[in-house]
Amino acid sequence: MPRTSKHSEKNKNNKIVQENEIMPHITHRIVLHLDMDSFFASCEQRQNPALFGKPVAVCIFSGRDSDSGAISTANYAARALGIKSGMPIKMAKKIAPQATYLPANFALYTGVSDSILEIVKVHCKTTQQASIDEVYADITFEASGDYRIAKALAQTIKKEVFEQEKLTCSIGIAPNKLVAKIASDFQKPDGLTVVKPDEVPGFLSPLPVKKLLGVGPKTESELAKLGIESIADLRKREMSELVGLLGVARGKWLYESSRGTDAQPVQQREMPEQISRIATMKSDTSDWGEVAGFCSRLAQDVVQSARDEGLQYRTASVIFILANLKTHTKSRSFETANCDLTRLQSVINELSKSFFEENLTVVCRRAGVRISGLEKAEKGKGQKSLMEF
Ligand code: TTP
Ligand code: MG
Repeated sequence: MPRTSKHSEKNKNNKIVQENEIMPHITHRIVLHLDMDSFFASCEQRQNPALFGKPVAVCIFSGRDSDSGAISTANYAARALGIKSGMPIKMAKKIAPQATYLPANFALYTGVSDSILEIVKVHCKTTQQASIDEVYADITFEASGDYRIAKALAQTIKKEVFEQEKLTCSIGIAPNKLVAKIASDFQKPDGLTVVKPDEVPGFLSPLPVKKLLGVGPKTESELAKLGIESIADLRKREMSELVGLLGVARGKWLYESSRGTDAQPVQQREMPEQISRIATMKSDTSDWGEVAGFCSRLAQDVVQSARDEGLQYRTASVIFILANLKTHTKSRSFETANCDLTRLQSVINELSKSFFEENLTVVCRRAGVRISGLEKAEKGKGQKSLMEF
C-alpha cells in the first residue's frame, strides 16, 4: 500500500534536496511562483484604458482568411462570456460578438515580461523564467525559511509589479515548484496563496487531477474511467496501478505529484542549441512554393518559442524529408542575431526555391524549420529586433 499517513507525507514534503549550509535550521525549501493575470489581454488593456471592464480577446491570426486563427487569451470579462485560450476566433466571435478582438503584439508582451523578471530578480537570487508570463523563485534564503517573511516578500513583489507595470499577477508560495504553481492559480486574478508544508495534502486533496502538471484532457478522462477525479482519489491508488496505466515515467510522476512531492530545483534552464518544428504536409509535393508556405507557417511557431525564451537566432535552416525518406537540410547564417519572423520567412523562400531548382525530380513529404546559433536577446539591443515583428 502507498504510504498515506499524514505523518509520512509531511516528512516527504519537508525533505530538503539542496543542503543549506548557511542556515542549517531550515528544513525545507520555500518556492514562489508568479503568474501574470490574463497576460496578453491585460497588456492590451493597459495600452488602451478605454478597454477596462470590457471583454477583450487577443487573437493569433493564421492569415488564411480575415477571421481564421485561435484565441491566444481573453481577459476575465471575456472568459465570463465563454471565450477561452485556443478557441477558434470564429467561434469566439459567435459566442461574444460584443468583445474586442485584437491581434497579438508580441513585442509589447516580451518587453513587459522582461520588466517583470527584473522586478523578481531584485528580490530573489535564484529565479527561473518558466514562460513569457511566469517565473519561479527559490526564496528559502530570502525568507530565512519563514513563511510569514515569504508572504511579505510576495506582497512586495505584487505591489511593485502593479506600481511599475500597472498589471496584476497571482503568486503561490509552497515547499516546491509543483505546489507553488498550483497555488498561484488558486485565487486568480490578483491572488496570493501560501501553502505551508503541513498544509500540502489538505490543499491538494479536493482539487481535480487536471491541476497536476502533465494531466491533459486525455489522461483526465482515462483517470475518470477508473473513478479518479480528485487528487485525493489519485493518492489512494498504488504506484503499480498508475505505472500500468500511464507508463513508468508518468505513472511515478503522478504518484509523487498527488502527494505534493517535487524535488525539481529552481534553476535557469540551459539555453537550447536549436529550436525546430517539422511536420508532414497534407500531400507530397514537388512545388517549392507549397513547401515554403508550409515552412513559413511552422516558422511562426519557431519564432514564438524563441521569443518566449528571450532568444535570437543567427542561423536558419530548412529541412526537407523526401518521399524516399532521405533528409536534406539547407542553411544560411547571418552576421547579426535577431528574432525576426520576416527574415526567417524570406530565407525559407530562398532556400526552398534553390533546393527544388537544384533537385528537379524530388518529391517532398515532410518539411521543417530550424533556428540555431541561439543567443540571449540583450536588453536594449535585442529588444530592438524583437520589435521587428
Ligand atoms: P497563461 O498564464 O496560461 O494565461 P493568462 O495569463 O492569459 O491567464 P491567467 O490569468 O489564467 O494566467 O498564459 C500566458 C499567456 O500565454 C497568455 O496571456 C497568452 C499566451 N497563451 C497563448 O497564446 N495560448 C494559449 O493557449 C495559452 C494558454 C496562453
Ligand atoms: Mg498567466
